[in-house]
Amino acid sequence: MSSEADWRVATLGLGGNLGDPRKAMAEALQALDARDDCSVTAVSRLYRTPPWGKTDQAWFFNACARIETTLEPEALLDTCLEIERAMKRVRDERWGPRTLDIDVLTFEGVVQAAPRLELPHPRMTERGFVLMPLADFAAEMPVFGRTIADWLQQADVAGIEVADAEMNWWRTKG
Ligand code: PH2
Ligand code: MG
Ligand code: MG
Repeated sequence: MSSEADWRVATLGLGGNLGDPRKAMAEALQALDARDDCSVTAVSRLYRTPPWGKTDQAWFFNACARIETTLEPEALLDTCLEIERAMKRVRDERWGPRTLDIDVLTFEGVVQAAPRLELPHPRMTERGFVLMPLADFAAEMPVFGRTIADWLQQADVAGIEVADAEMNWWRTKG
């Protein structure tokens, strides 16, 4: 690989509500950071969040991360799905319980409506469980014409709690 490789910033949303989501999220971030083509450069605090969309399921753990990567957006998505599979995620119902979900939220310089990967993530600005962690390190980042802090101000964040205020929670054993 060329040392001139083009590194671009992406942000990810992580969540889970089955098994040990904190451990799955920590292992996922460590796995990404261990790759030559990805570097984890910021991670939010860890949050506990009430289930959104389908409400008759367990509360989630959620967090967001900033990475730098030489991967193209689709290859980053494939990498995230591969990590989800390695953490034994079983995909069943939409918005239902999951051990680990990794969503690509934004990718530097990319706005696309591709069916497999829409960027920025089309529902990220409606979701407190995404905006609140993302604002920990990207409050001033513009998405769809407004900053994350701005979107967060009008988001429903009822019930969301900080589960671990240590921003390196993902490097330690939980
Ligand atoms: N993910 C979903 C559906 N609902 N609710 C919370 N609180 N956190 C999530 O990560 C989440 C959700 C589908 O990906
Ligand atoms: Mg998701
Ligand atoms: Mg997903």
